[in-house]
Amino acid sequence: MKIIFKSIATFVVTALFLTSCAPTSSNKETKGTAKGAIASNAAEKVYVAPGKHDSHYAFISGGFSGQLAVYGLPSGRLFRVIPVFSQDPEKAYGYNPETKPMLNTSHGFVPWGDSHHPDISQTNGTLDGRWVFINENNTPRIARISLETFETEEIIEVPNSAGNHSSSFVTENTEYVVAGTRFAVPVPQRDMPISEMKGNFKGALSFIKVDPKTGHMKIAFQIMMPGFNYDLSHPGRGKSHGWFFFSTYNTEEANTLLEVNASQNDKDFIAAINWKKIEEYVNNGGGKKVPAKYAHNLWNDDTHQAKTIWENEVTIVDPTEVKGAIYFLPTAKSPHGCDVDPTGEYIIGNGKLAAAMTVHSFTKMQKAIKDKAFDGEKYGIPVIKFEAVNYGVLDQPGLGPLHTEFDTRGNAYTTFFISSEVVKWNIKDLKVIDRHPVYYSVGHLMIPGGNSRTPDDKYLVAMNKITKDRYLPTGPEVCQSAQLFDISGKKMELLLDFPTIGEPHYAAGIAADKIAPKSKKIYKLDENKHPYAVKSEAETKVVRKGNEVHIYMSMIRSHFSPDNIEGVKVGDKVFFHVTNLEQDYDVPHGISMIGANTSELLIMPGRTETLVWEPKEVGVWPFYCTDFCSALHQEMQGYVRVSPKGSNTPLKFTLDGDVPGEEE
Ligand code: K7E
Ligand code: CUA
Repeated sequence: MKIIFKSIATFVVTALFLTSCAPTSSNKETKGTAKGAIASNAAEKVYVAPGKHDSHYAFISGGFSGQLAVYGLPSGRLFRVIPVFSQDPEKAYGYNPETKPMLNTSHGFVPWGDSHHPDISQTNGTLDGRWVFINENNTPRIARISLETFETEEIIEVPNSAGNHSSSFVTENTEYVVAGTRFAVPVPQRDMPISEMKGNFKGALSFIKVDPKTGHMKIAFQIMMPGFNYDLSHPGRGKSHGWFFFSTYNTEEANTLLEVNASQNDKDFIAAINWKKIEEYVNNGGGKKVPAKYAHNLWNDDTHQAKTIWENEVTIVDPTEVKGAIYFLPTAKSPHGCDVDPTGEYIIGNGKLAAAMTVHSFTKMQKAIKDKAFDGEKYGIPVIKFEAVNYGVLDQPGLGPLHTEFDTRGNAYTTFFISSEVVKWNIKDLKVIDRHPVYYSVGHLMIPGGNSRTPDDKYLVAMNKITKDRYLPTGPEVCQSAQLFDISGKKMELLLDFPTIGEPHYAAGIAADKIAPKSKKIYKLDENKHPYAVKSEAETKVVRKGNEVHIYMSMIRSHFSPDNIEGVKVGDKVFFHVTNLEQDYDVPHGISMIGANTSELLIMPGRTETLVWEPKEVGVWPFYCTDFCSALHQEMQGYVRVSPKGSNTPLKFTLDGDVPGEEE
């Protein structure tokens, strides 16, 4: 009987999700018409004339590419892909010795990641445009990217976790960035039967302190929650500042066939965490320091190098020991998104398998805690009575709600994966105002500032999981796709489709004027503290140390110094330490060496980077500039003579026949 029930449930769930993969009939009707596609004035609204700038930046997660892509809105133009968790041959990130340490983890060098949720730093609940954080879901990590240089400056690994998914959201003064484990796991990790999961696995919620000046991250504490799956999270804001909310699924603690076994309970929970209380508890000596090995990778913009600091302990907090700090709020079946409105009053659970959306009230929650309106407890954590915390439910809004964002006018915008639509509704009266189909099966949506107290009421970007027929076909794999809506009026207006890289999950948007004016143009040569930097051509040289050959090289339009090098031998390890002497905006040079089985380097003005080359063959081998830098770019080239192992060809380096820096 149980088996039959299970297979029926599987059928129902599968059928629900399958319908999403085909265009629905309503989609078909509108496709190609003015309503579904572009109305005439929509073109004007997204047109950014040649030479003009977009009004907003959109930082769109690269998903399984591990990177972060930067787009302009409303044009949908792709400006840059910032390498974060994956090696990138375009920028040598994760290939050159300077950046390789960024990808160190306790599991070794991991050159790939799965990035999900970018979130921009905030001050007083408003985006301040200093940094963007993004989580890595596979090998749990959080990265911090500078919005001056658009480079990854720090990556911290999160121990005692697996699948860092409910991350990397920031509190309203960027006090903390959080990381919550998606998968429950044994803590500490150990060899044990999988079937004994229930009651024995844990779900760590990590609070990572952000230094207000430098942005440097440090794990302040980890709350060892019951072994549920912690899916998404958002901070309280305004009146609920000091709290953090995490959605959970698999409160059944099933270890197999989760599509059925984790859908048994009619309600799962949103975990409400009073982090201010826990912070106080930890500051007063609470919690337990336990050993944990994890990598903390920090970029130094002065030395142009990253280094890995190996951390070896973390503070663990037992949730039952801090009274009044943690509660469970019952929420419709297997919620995905867990979103908090700009006032901080409403906490919304997007129950992907439920017909209704759960809206909880922060005011009611506080009263319920005071009145002890509990419905028992789970692992010692009080469960608040549903009626005591629930503001109301939005009935039959659509099928498969995933994520919600907000405007400042009291409206919520929710994505529905199964019914492929975005629904605009009023939170206070729980009434649907407008709905618009998307093409197809939308995941996250993003309103610039939508995860803050001050959203921009202008644009909404829907990030769709399935693209189908929206673009010219490119074989079985078609791009993922985003759609831009104008939300300034009562009705949402679809303006634009644009392709995205990887599988974008979330995105973060911000007005361009908060970032563009302080965008870095060059690195100052006189501030370059790279140990192998040269400040002028006269300082360039070649030094042999055993079988290591260190070339202190410079580049400037349109030559390298030195550009003829002799005395290198098979079996040597050659380090090209190359400094770009240019001090002009947008004049990088590149360098690459025949047979080098690592990336070229693309070096920004004032920067020093290193290319490592191990010559395998005797000969005279060329190198060249890879970036078209001037009219004489093709002439920007040189030779390295490689002699047999053990030969006595003398070390020699010249530019136009002279040794750089020596008097003629
Ligand atoms: Cu794709 Cu936020 Cu990782 Cu939902 S998550 S869609
Ligand atoms: Cu330098 Cu091309």
